[in-house]
Amino acid sequence: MTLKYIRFLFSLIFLLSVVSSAAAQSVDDITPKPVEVKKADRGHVTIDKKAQIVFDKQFADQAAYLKDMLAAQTGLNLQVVLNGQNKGKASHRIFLLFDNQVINKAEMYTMTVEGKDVTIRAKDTGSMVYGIQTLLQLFPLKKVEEVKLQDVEITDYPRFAYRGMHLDVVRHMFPVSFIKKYIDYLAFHKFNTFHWHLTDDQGWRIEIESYPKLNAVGSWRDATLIGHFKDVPARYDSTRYGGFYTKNEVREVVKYAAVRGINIIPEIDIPGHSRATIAAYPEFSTRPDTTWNVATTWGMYNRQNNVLQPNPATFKFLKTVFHEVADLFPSAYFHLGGDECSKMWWKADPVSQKFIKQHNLKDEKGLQTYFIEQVAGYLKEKNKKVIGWHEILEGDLDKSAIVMNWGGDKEGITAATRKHQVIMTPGKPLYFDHYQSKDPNDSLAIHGYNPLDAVYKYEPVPDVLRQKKLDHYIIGAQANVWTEYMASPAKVEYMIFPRMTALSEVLWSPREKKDYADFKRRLTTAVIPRYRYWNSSYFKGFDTWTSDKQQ
Ligand code: TNX
Repeated sequence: MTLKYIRFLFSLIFLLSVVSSAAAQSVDDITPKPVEVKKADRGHVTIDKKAQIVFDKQFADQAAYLKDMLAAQTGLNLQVVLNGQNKGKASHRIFLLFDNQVINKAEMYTMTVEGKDVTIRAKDTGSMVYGIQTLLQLFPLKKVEEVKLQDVEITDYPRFAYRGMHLDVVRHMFPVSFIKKYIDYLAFHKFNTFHWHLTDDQGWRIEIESYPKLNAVGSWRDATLIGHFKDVPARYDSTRYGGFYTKNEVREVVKYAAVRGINIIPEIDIPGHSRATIAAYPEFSTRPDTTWNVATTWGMYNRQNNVLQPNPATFKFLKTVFHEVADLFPSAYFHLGGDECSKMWWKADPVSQKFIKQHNLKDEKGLQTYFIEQVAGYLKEKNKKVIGWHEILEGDLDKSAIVMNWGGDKEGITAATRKHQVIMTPGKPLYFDHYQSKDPNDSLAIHGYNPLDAVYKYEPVPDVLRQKKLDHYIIGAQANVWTEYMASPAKVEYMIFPRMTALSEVLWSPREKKDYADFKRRLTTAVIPRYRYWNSSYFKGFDTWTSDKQQ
């Protein structure tokens, strides 16, 4: 190698390190895949620090959001200006425009990169946020002086109206900062719903003023199971564990989510999974004379008494508490649980039996429906509609209730045939608390095996419903994240990534555009760098552990 050549190499390296104009990320990498991308190879729009974000008044919060996200990602700190008040100084602009003509579908946005400007059009918060997510994906994940965005025209809208992620904050609780991060993950992936599972046997996680013992007693457990709940003998630590989100924290989270187009559906799980409630108020249990503890173990179904007794004090409690929680959440929907309500405790309880007779209920299943209907009535007074786990269909229920089906296609078909709207959240493959590998050294999970490809290939609409023209009853799907074996945010991230990314494409992208090989390509080139940018954990072995190979 000549000295001259070495000098040349050095100067090249030097040049590369100072040149900070970066090529944009490819539009081919956008995830979830958009409906339509028209590339024009004519030109590009340069965004540098002199460019402005110009917004219609409906999108002031989203303009600030884009500004912050872009500055954090690229170092480009753009000025934000209300449309009509722009001074005409900027050479390039990013317009966030309200448009209900071009935008003629629910949750639709368009994005054009052309001439001197980038223009995102939308008619509501959510779809403007989706446009912003798409745009942010075109910028590199590093500090730059300017970015050249290639001319393009994108038209995009979701396949399903309900696109959710659930998080159980009971079995383990996570700080508000992580709840916000989780909401950011949802927003990036163009989900629109965060299902916040706030109460269960192992704790009550939201501040309630009318029944303070829910927090003083019900939010705390004396110990936590170590290892798997099937281990014999069961082992426990001896650490008091718990806490709850204050009303101010809840309001803060709701506001944070709203800016990002995410609706929060709270869940207060009744009439089973109520061990924390009866620990605080034994008078609502079928054994009022008993001192209950907040559960310290997992897998409560049937094993321990955790149901509410149908008595006047219980119904007064339910009405008061559901009203109190309803007031905190703007969501039109409220989740009242209804799952895994063991009937044996009601069978053994004379008060419950007398209640069943007096109210002409058929049996304990009828009593379960009675509870659901009562609470649905309380929620109606607050203008809320009800979502419940599919067991709410055990009796005959008002059609306005949305069924969240954690069973398989069969239960989904039953619910749709009974003319209920259905959210599909089948254990297989949408329980992200199940294993994603068969590696015996993999970190602990509940059981099951839901590898990435199974999530990607999941089809929410069963063929039978399509044939019977009942497919419109399936309004979407959701992954559930039960946190028995997730004691930290890092473990939650490890369990959701990359499966959540796969689900986002199931829910957003047109069915005919799905392509697993291309998805994995984008995952590797564009999305995993995002996880790293977020400092998030993720499961790296997704390509090894598939449902195709019999491992
Ligand atoms: C069943 S699915 C539950 C949860 C558990 C989960 C574990 C459902 C509605 N209830 O209480 O955490 O299994 O996978």
